[in-house]
Amino acid sequence: PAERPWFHSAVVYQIYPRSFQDSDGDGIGDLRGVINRLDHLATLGVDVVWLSPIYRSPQDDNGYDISDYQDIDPTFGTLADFDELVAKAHERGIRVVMDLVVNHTSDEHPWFVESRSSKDNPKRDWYWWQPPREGFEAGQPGAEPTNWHSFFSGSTWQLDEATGEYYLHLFSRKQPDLNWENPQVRQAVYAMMRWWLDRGVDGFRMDVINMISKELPLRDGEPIGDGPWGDGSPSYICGPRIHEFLQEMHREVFEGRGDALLTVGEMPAVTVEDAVLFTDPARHEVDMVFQFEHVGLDHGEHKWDRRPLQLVELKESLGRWQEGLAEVGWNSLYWNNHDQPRAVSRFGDDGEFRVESAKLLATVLHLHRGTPYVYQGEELGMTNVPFQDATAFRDIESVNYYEAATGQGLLVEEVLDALRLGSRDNARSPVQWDASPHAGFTTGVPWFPVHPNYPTVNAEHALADPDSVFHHYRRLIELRHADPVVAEGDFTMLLPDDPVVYAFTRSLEGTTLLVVANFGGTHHRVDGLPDAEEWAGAELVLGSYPESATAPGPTDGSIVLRPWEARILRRT
Ligand code: ISL
Repeated sequence: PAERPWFHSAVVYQIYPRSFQDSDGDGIGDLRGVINRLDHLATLGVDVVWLSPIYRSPQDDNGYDISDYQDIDPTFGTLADFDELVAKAHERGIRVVMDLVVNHTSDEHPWFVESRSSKDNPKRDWYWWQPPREGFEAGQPGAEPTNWHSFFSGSTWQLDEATGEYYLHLFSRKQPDLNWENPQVRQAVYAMMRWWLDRGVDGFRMDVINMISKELPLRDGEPIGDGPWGDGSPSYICGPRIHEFLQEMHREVFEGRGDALLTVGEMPAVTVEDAVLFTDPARHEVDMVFQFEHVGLDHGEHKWDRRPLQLVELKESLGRWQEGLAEVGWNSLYWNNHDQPRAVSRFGDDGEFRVESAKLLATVLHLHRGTPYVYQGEELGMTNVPFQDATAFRDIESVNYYEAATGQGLLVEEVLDALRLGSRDNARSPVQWDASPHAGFTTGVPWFPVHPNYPTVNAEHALADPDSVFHHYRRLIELRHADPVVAEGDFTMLLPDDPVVYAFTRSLEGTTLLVVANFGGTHHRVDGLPDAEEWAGAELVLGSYPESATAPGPTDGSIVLRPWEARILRRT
């Protein structure tokens, strides 16, 4: 088709407002801080900003627990600040996308306060209430209506003493799940979404949106290990009405508003087959989804059981997603977000080759077909946090896991090591702006300590250095904007069995780009590349090493890559 959607050539930047920029010295990032840093984003060249939640919230899960969908949390500012942010972003040609968290609310949301007040409250059915399991007394171990394990440890069910019933919470007990079976719930959500669009926002990133349809009746899942809990996910991942709900949402919220909006559904455990359905434009559900396969490849039995990434598996996975969405639908592309450890520490080398490997990861990702997402600090090559001890963690998932795991008798040092590798807090240390105290993030005491490497890893430094990670991201974004082969070209994976080299081509109308990347810390000859001799002399579009240092291709028709080197080559 001649008309390609604008987001094919767009790059999205994710802001986790709490850790982005503080403007009032309370140690917590805020909207005015974002406004003050818009030029950083404009220089980087991104097209869209996605703001993690800024709504009124008790902050049990840093804003993913919302108590008022139509107000800004005072920690972050006011609706007037928000309007100013949208206006100033738009002046710079940057769209603003909100985080939409509607699988659950806060337990302090007035809807839930009403719902829990009595069994016959008109909003009782807005959430999932169930009596104790048959034959059990309320509160007795095993009385939970199902055996489901919460994402944040323990049961997904919380007893409410007032009525003697349990409510469902897939996440924290302060995040009760909304009952999407109830049409009033759905209409209330749609009305709220329209209110934000009318206010000028450009779309939504939809939190765990593939969990809103639950299969009835709710039933026990397969036991997890030898503990008391089971895996409830078959009952709530892409449940029976999920497509119906998203199509209804599209009709009620997006229809008639044009093609300039962006919708991306966060969908843990989504398969390629499902994703084709979710993102087929003809079905009017969402523009793209966040899938989780590639960020699960270094997990063992569960996320706290880590193993090293196998490059062959990464290529198999990402390659299958490229292929699966080649004809119909669209991919989103990401290494990082506020829930993931820093990619340079996880998949690259955050020591000697921090800069090189950060650029390599960026090159590989941004040259895939799909819409790339950059998470704040990624463009600076920010690294995982050196956590000293258990008191260093802030995230509810980490804190709860520490308690649950040590409570079950796991050794403290083992639990800490797992948290150091896997904690979401790795992504949540403040953005490092300059070498001044607290990295320029705040004039007060930061809510989360600044990473000790900020004197060298910071934005001021990066902007002044033409060979920085930042300028590499900027060039990659520029390339996507300028060259249709990056946005639209066909993707072909090469050398799938090579354990060190990630190689693929992108082709469009007689132009082919080759991307070759060395996922290792030593020089490496690329063997077995089709047309190797022609590629050895091809034009270098962009490399992860400073261009001046780029050695010409050797004459024997092979490409030798330096440690963590990635190259983009072009033939026409
Ligand atoms: O991060 C995870 C595991 O470490 C995921 O299971 C994560 O909880 C899941 O991807 C859902 O994430 C989203 O919803 C959560 C919130 O805590 C996350 O920050 C958000 O991205 C509940 O709203």
